[in-house]
Amino acid sequence: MATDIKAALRRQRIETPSWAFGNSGTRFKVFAQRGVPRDPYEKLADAAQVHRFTGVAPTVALHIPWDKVDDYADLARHARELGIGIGAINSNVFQDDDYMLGSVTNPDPGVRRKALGHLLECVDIMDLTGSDTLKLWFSDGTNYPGQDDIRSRQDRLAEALAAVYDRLGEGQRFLLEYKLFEPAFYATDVPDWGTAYAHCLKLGPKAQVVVDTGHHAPGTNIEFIVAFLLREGRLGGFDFNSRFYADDDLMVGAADPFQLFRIMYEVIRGGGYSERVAFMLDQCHNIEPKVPGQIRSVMNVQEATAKALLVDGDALAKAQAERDVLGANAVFMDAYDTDVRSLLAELRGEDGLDPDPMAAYRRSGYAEKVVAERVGGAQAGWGA
Ligand code: PSV
Ligand code: MN
Repeated sequence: MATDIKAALRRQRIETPSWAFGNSGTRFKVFAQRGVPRDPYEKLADAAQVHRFTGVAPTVALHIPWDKVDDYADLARHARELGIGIGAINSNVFQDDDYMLGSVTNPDPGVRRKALGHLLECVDIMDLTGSDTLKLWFSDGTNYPGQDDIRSRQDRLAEALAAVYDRLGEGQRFLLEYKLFEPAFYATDVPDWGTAYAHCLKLGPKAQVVVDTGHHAPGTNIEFIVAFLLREGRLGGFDFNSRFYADDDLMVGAADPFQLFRIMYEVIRGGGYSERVAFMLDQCHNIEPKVPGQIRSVMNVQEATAKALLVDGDALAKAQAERDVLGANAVFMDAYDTDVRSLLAELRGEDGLDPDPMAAYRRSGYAEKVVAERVGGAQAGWGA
């Protein structure tokens, strides 16, 4: 049993986001930290530390244009030299003045063309870096009733998605992300999983939905969405983070570790525990140090996964067949209440890693080294 769980945990891959390593904050203030990367190369160096101490974070997602470089093949080479690879390419059609009234759903055909051009450029970057996943999130929507025609905006969205879909090469896919609101407050063009799913369904199997755990109304049963999308073969992956109120982007498993466990249970139950369901982090570390913030997040995902793997499937099926409501729930809770930290420490030890990644990182002196080295230049931040 423990051997099976360890084997499954060894197969897990968790992707870090390049933007987690830069300075970020709220609209009130960004607190700069010393030693923060100044370019995409330095962000990759930090991401490599997360992999070095956890052993399960071998890829980094890029965000374009935040990670714009002259030579993407060279950036991918640099990643390989650091022992990691390039993961999903995240498009950004939400920080240009032209997109004030939308990007691919903008009423102006010229703006729509520009936005589509960016999305296609992201596929070019996938070709150059060897990435197989494009992540699409649109801030598009309206603030006031009557501002634009809701239905026409869906037509424009469908047209752009079809053009991107047609451009995808062999083995490439796109993940469509939804978000309830923000920055549009009245009507968001991709507000929920149903809208994302419907667009993907029309296009074909290379179009899948990505579930950002911070993008739902309070109380939403996210694991239901996960179970549904997996059943339909359309769950492409996760943007993991925690929310207390809205899109807070706090560390995954910090606000509601039980929810994370329930999500991971449905992933495993639905057969989604494969490389194709991407476990990505989409977080910002505003007040905590960034590399350890990512290490902690990776460990939180691992702990939730280990607990979900511990659910006794036979006992659960028996209790469910006997209509034993409390018994079935107890099987779930037994797994969740198990302390898996020693199991994970043992696993790391067996794999030649330090059993305590947080302490090992602290001891490594990396944080002090980059503070000393990274002087001058502009630190990376959340912005283009
Ligand atoms: C939007 O809120 C989002 O979740 C998208 O994934 C963006 O790419 C990311 O945040 C930017 O941090
Ligand atoms: Mn996201």
